[in-house]
Amino acid sequence: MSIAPTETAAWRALRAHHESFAGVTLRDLFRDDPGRAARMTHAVEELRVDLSKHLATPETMRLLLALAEERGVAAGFERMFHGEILNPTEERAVLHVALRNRASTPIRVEGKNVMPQIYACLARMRTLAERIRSGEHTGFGGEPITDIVNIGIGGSDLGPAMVCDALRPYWKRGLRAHFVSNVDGTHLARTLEEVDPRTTLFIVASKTFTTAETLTNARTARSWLVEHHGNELAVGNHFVAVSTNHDAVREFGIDADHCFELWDWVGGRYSLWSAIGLPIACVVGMDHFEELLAGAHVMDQHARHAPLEQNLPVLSALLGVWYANFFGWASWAVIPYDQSLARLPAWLQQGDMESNGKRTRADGAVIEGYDTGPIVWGEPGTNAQHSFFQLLHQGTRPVPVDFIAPMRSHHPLPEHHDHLLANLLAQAEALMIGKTEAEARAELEAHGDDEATIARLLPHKVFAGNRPSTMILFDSLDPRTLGMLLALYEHRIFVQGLIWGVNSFDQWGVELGKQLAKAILGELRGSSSGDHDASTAAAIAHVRARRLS
Ligand code: G6Q
Repeated sequence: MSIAPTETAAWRALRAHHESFAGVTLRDLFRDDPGRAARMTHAVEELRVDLSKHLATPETMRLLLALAEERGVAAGFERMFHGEILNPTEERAVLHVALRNRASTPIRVEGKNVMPQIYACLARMRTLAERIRSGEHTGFGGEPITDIVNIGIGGSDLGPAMVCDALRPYWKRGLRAHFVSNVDGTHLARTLEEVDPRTTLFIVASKTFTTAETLTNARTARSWLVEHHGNELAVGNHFVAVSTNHDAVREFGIDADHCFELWDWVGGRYSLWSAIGLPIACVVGMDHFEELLAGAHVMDQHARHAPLEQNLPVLSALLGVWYANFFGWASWAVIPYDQSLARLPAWLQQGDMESNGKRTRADGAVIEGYDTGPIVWGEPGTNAQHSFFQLLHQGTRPVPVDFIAPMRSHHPLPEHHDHLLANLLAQAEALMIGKTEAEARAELEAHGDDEATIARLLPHKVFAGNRPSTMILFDSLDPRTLGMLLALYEHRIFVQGLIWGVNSFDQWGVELGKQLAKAILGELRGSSSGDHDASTAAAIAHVRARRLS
């Protein structure tokens, strides 16, 4: 059995170091160290990541890097790239890095090079995307396709939905992507209202092809389509699938020519780089999809080869561990100052929380004495400033923040981007330096307030500051940069998983949900009965009574 991170020498040293950290302020760290900002800012191509606003001294970084060494982070990357079983509970390799391997080097699973099948799949994706974009692939009545509706959930939805939204400026005119995930009929119904059965292509995206939500949505979409065309054969023109489960796809009525392959060494939440990315390839074109892969590949190479002290995913992961485990801060906010990245927090929330939200180590030991994955959340700025930033500035629980922004907008309306970036910079600075009582008093005095008013308002106008953030800046949100950014976060998750000793690639909590709903569905329909606690039993009875009446 492996040892817990808490048993390492580095962890013990970090604990002691944390105790001596009380009273350290970012203001002081910057004042005493003129080289700090430059030294703690790193870049991979145009992705500039400033880590200097973190509560870390050179000694903190030295100890955190020692922790990474002790937990075998560099070796962990090698194991990943060599196709070793990093997901022991499902006995699977973890090779999303192979999907974006642009170097033509072989990557093997159980001795077999997987690159040829990946290239073959990419070639098939290109063919379909180009046929759709050129109008060669038509609907049943011969009209060109105008709308792609992806039906999938979780990992088969969040990644492609987020990337499609992020890359909207690259969409082909006259071709739109939609995403239906929720089994709540409203989601599908609203989408079907927007599309035309003559010109819509449905992509049923499900790794297992057994997920109830996706199959329910897919069946309803199929009936809608067949009803319109009055002919079952229309399914051939209007449905494709992405899955590992070819038999189930065939049973659904989609033939092998229209089924895109996926492999069990691609985790759902890491799958946007595979054929799960088909809606992306259709709307932005395969060349742009391959640029996305190329960007991720750049970050893969960086993660694997850059020395730990310059390695962005490693440094970012270590600082997250520092806050989660030594300061006891449970959450992490990700705030893109870019409306196109509105879905990034949701994608990352799944990626991180499903990967590292674990209470058992990979070797089966129950975790005690340290926390694992943080609660990840966020919304785009500046909107977020007008909602939850109050808590970030003055709440009792500090929340480390990632600020993310492009220097140029795809929509350069006069004034807008300057406002956006000014807000981003101001927020990060304000969180860090806060406002002292003396500064707050000076402001109130300058405002002309009398002493009684000052005394009443002063405590509310003080900001403790010392709240850390990462700032990620890049020139413009293009496919390559987006690929780098997403891969940076994926590898951060991996590194934290290695530190905490968890299997970041299984998701038994998700599987539980799938099982439970299946059992209760039968009870709601009266076809089975189950043994429940009194609250659940009463709720089931209530639903049955009210739904029937
Ligand atoms: C991701 C999870 C989960 C999964 C969905 C959909 O890593 O396993 O979010 O992607 O439950 O599963 P299918 O693709 O099999 O329908």
